[in-house]
Amino acid sequence: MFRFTTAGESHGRALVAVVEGLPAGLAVEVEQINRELERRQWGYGRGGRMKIEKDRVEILGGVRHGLTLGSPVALTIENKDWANWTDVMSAAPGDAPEEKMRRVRRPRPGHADLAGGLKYSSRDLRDILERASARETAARVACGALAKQLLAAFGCEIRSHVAQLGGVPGSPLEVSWEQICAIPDDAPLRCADVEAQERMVALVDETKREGDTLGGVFEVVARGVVAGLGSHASWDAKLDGRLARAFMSIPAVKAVSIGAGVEGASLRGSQVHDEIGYDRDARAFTRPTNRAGGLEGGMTNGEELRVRGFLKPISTLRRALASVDIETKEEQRAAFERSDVTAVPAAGVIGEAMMALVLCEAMREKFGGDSMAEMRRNFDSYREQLRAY
Ligand code: EPS
Repeated sequence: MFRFTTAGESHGRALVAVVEGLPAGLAVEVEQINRELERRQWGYGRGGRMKIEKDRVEILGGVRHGLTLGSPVALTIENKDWANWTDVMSAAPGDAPEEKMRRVRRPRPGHADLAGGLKYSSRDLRDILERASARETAARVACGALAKQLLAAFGCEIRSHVAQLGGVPGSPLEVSWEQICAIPDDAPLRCADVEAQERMVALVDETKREGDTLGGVFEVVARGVVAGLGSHASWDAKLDGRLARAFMSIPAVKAVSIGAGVEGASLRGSQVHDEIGYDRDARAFTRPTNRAGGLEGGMTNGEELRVRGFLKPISTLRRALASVDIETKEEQRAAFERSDVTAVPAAGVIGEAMMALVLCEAMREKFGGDSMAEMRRNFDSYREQLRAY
């Protein structure tokens, strides 16, 4: 079974992750993981924290001389900011003086603070926010980078772009795979439309001045996905449902749309469904359009996978919203220390990681194998089956 888990608090010592179920013999490139971590940190509108962190992964187990062993892969990413939080976040029992605890008592509307405080009966909301922080996604991106390395070995590649930010442009951008590939690494908001991106940057500046925050829409696209991952047979095997769950688990994502999912709801069937053709030379079915976003009946159909995530604006606002002190029950402004104005490009990179992890799980399910060689034999034989169909 392929699975992964993460642990660690935002200002704790480190983030850790364990990835289980990779086959033995997968070549692991550590610098590729670091590149993904760097991409996640990028993006106009991030706050002061990203100047402190320089995320790098260390592999603690499961890899020997650059190849996976088939055992769990253990990873860690240091929190550089820990140096400033050792008293506040110490794991040791003790009674640090009150002023060193940096207790949080004024929950932020939209964050996990209040619901978590109620649920875990915590009188210091830092107990909740430290783990609810999007810092955790650095660990997911490291796991996703491993998944991407497995997928790449089977010809599958994943990218993302920012389709809309704070309502700019008026509707999410529709862009081709080639346009996404052409986005330079240093594009401030990983947007394929330079003019729209300039307007987005100006909007981030204006919103920052006003002490407010922005959400937006990112799109993740996978190319080279084999047809037949997932299944129509049971509700929890459907890959669209599994992708939606994975995307919805990304902090601040409030909606997910597959292909032309949202737009399609107001069109007619004849305007939405992708007609089927056949290329006799290539011995493959063809589609002139891909409004299904690569998924039909809960299975991949061989077309590009296209999934969009819709983010609400970040819930830590400098111009704080009304809240209540959980001790005095008096009206107070919500807590504010520092924050990002927006993190939509970062969410796109996290979306890539989540898509890679879901696809990796589906590939492991379908092709199994304890070693890469065994998995490849199974994969190649299935590809033959598709060609002969
Ligand atoms: C976050 C708040 C900010 C972000 C953080 C997510 O951190 P801090 O509270 O230290 O200023 O920078 O994101 C990250 C640290 C990261 O690596 O993405 C939050 O409250 O979710």
